[in-house]
Amino acid sequence: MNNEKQELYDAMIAYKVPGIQAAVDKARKAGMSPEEIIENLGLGMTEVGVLFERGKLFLPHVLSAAAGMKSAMDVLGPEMLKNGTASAVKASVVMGTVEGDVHDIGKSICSTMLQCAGFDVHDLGRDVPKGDFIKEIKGGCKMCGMSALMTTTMTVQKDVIEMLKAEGIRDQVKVMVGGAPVTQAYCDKIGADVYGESASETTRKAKELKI
Ligand code: B12
Repeated sequence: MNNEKQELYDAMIAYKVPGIQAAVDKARKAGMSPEEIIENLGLGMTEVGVLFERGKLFLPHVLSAAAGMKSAMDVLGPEMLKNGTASAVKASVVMGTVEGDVHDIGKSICSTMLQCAGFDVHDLGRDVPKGDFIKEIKGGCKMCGMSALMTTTMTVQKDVIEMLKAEGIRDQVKVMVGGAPVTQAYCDKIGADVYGESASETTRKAKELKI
């Protein structure tokens, strides 16, 4: 890791919003791209999760790190869109964190990166009722991305796929699934089309889909 990357990661683990903002400013001045900055903050956020699980950090620390991530996204998201190299608008994608789940940091990173790649992203936010994904697909979205961060909510991804089958519209949409507990094996098991481990992998795979 070069200096700026390490500083972004370290600032995230130190979970203080001003420290995260300062590291972001420094990285921008050093010429790092918004995409790269977000990826490195994301790595730090994942480590915050690990430290939380080990009891080394507590909920207020996680909330503070999440607030720092959000403040960075507020600045870098519009910048990424402005600099977006995407020309033609690709397919419409509905994105959301599934019902019962409020974790939206990773999903929002994916949405922003997809937008930058030229997709027309309809981000429904978090705790999205199952039927809202279906409505968007009936309204013309050709791709559907569902995020789930808990073992208790990842089953909702499967429920939505079953609802699509029941409605007879499963073939009209490519379903992408992601979130920390989700794996390629789970994606295959529930019959989703794409598993994305990270925002960059998601964007690459979305671009490769034949729609
Ligand atoms: C931050 C965080 C929170 C924040 C969320 C803030 C926010 N606005 O998102 C707060 C503090 C609010 C929170 C709350 C809770 N949390 Co929490 N949280 C986390 C934590 C520490 C980090 C998650 C994160 O942001 N990671 C960083 C991002 C960048 O990574 P990511 O989300 O994985 O996203 C990447 C990829 O997965 C992928 N991706 C993500 N989405 C998608 C979607 C698609 C379509 C694709 C293709 C790819 C993709 O790309 C992303 C970018 O690279 C995790 C720990 C962990 N190991 O994940 C726990 C964790 C997820 N939380 C957990 C729990 C239990 C909770 C609570 C229930 C706690 C409580 N008792 O109240 C509540 C949930 C309430 C609810 N109903 O949802 C557990 C879940 C356990 C389980 N059952 O599986 C975890 C694992 C921690 C733990 N070990 O206990 N949490």
